[in-house]
Amino acid sequence: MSQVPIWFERKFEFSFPVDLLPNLCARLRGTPARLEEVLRGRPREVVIAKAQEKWSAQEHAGHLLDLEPLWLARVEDYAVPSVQLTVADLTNRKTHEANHNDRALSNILAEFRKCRDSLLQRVKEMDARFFAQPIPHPRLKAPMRLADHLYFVAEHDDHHLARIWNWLAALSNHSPRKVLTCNSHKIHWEHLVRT
Ligand code: NI
Repeated sequence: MSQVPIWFERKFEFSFPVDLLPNLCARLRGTPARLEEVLRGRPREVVIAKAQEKWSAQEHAGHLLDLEPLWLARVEDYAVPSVQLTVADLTNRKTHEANHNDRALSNILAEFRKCRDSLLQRVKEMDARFFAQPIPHPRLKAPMRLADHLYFVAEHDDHHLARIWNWLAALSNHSPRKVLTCNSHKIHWEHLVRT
């Protein structure tokens, strides 16, 4: 399976058609369901399995939850309006320190669904004139309209969903012997034998 591109190396063209906003909101509203579909019903050992320092599937889900306050803060930036969008922590410290693997997956999924509902509710309440007003993104330096910000969030959702799919596929495709010898996917097979 092909590699998921590195997020920080992604180039964006911010030209999202504002009249396609309802479609974009439908995509954002669907992320909790897609996340639940890929993770629910899998053995806990699989969901929390890590390859070296890489995140487990559950940690990717926790990361999506961790970023919801940032996405909401950036939506609020349009209402102020701010001179620059709220800065992200590029080290993802919140996710690295959250110990998402120690949590119940159902709590992470429920919280993510709740936060995403709140985000979309806030967008629904926004005055239409905010959707076309650009504010510079702190890392990309590019001016982004609210529509572009929401497109960016949807792309970030898909990035982590793709990472989860690829990792879970790698786990299920590897025989125990291969798992133990494959450097890029080194995990402890004894935690996976019940899958
Ligand atoms: Ni991310």
